[in-house]
Amino acid sequence: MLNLESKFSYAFYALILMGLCIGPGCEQKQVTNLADHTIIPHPVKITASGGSFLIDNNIIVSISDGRLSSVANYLSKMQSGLKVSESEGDEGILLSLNAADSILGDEGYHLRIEEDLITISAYKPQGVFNGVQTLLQLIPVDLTEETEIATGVIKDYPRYSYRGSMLDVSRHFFGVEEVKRYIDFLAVYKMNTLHLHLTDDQGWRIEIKAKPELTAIGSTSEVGEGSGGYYTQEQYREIVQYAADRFITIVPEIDMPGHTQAALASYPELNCNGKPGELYRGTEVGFSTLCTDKESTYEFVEAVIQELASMTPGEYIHIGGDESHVTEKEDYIYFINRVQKIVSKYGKTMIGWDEIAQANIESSTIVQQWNSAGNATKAAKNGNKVLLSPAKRAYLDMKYDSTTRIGLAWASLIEVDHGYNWNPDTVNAEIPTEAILGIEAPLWTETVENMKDIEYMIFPRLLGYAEIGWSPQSTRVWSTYKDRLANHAIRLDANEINFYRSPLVEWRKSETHTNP
Ligand code: TNX
Repeated sequence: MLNLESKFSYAFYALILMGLCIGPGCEQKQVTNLADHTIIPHPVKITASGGSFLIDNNIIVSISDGRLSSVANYLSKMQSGLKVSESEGDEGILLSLNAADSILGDEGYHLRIEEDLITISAYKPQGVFNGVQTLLQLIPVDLTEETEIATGVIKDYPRYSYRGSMLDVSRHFFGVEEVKRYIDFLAVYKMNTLHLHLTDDQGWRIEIKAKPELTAIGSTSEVGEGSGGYYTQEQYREIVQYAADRFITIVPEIDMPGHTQAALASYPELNCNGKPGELYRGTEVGFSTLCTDKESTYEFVEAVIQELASMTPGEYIHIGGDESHVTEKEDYIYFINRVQKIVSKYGKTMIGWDEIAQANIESSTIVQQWNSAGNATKAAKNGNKVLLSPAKRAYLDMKYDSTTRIGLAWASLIEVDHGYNWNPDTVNAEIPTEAILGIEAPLWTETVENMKDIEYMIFPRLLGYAEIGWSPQSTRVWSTYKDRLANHAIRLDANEINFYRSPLVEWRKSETHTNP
């Protein structure tokens, strides 16, 4: 018979064997089964192996190739304390380039977590960078003491090559630091494109040296009372570089021939009557147009595109083309056809909102579906690739529910589940899978005035759009997504992000110390 003491210790050991725990340390238990991860976007394949890697702030990050030093430095900056070594190590974290990983494409990666070594390998630095994002989500954001990370292998690559968001810096202007913070947000969820809506009726936001009045006059307004602003070419290049360092491409948009009141106020000759327009601070759309039958209009457009192309290393220039309600249809078509030639003259691929499908667009031109499925279908039939931003599902400026303080509601209310629960393959059934370039979630800023407003509208929906763009449809189930999302509150809170605490999600608090 066991005496009382040994009975007690028997029970104690049993508890340990069962993996249970008692006392204050319990909340700090880490996920030891990799299959129980909360990674967003969901990886393609995860194989758990049941062990654990012990991580603390003294772990060394080493690289197998000099081309990875900036990725290693990014990791160490994001997880402060991790030291970087330029020589290949056999313990700690190893970042490596591997030709065999080319089967996962330029953005894919393998993340192997063994008991002594974590290896991220990929064909390209961009793939390693994506793997780093996954690893960061497995490390507690407040890593202070040695913590277990579950072992196993993650194999991952994106569903679509274009995964992005758009920021409207015209309706309200946002400075370089704010745009950089936005870029940081995108990088964390493996998005690779930031579309900047640089011009609209309310303000012109990019310096064009050949057309100085655009900024001297056209940048001084915005919605409401504010004084607007613009990026000098130097600042724009700084944004492009900051994005490139995070494997994000900037797509600049000059919206034409409508949405041009700021330009019309800056250069009288752009108006058919030759008189200057007035600066505009309201939120109506569809009332302005460049004069499409004047030759000087095309000289103006060429001067703008030439400078924009020269400071934009990315493949795309976005020419807007939406809501040109006061441009005659035949004038609109003539204008888009001519602008397309100018964009290709400067070596870029044109993107436009779905209305451009009414023109004679080249097959390389990208059509961005926001409103008309018919326009996008026409483009796909014409052989064009389509970028999906259906307003009813993907507009970050739509209110979550009728009580949301800011935002619009013309397309839909977009609660977190509504924003998540759609499949790009079937949102427009007429568009074949091969014709879909990817998805983009735009943030229009008529009602969005500062960074806290931006954060509130994009979080947490941005994570859902990142997952729609990256993860296989088979991994995307709202009931499990919302539990993964719940855990991300810890990281959002740690970064002081002002996010919408949707009642549909049981948000975690940082005291529970679970990943991420
Ligand atoms: C429609 S989307 C617009 C924008 C507005 C937005 C507000 C698109 C191509 N045009 O000018 O800002 O709605 O939701």
